Amino acid sequence: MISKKMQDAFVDQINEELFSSYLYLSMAAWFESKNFHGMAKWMQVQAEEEREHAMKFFDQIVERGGRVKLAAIKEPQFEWKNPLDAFQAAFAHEQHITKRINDLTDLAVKEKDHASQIFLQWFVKEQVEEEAHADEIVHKLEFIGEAGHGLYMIDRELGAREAD
Ligand code: OFO
Repeated sequence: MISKKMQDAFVDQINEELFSSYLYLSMAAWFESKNFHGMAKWMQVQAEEEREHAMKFFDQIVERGGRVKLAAIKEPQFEWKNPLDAFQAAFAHEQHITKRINDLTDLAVKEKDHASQIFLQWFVKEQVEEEAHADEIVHKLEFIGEAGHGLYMIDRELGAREAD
């Protein structure tokens, strides 16, 4: 059975993951409003992945005899200056999530909760990918700058993203 402390920390993480989903959906809406349909699609796929992350925590709590009490999800940002600004915000958010996953792992070690340590390893690895993807797009957008042709090309490229 999962400890109350670990359960509550995992429930908080469900909220973080659902907020991540909400944030990326808000970015998708912003990209749509600017006619960057490819980047909007990329963000929609990302939003869906974040919901899956939330469900992994949900399922884990339930499987270990815990109880999920959901809290309100805060309102995400609505406007960004340009595509680079949005992807920089996405990268910063992923760095924040990485810190949270590391803190959860530290807690699992402190609680001598081996099952949670193993469960969290998937997220430790996932965060390496999440940061790398966002960082790569930030670098491409920095390189492109204001160039319309480059923005058109990257929008097409990112629009090819499929759900994993
Ligand atoms: Fe973006 O990895 Fe979950 O939050």
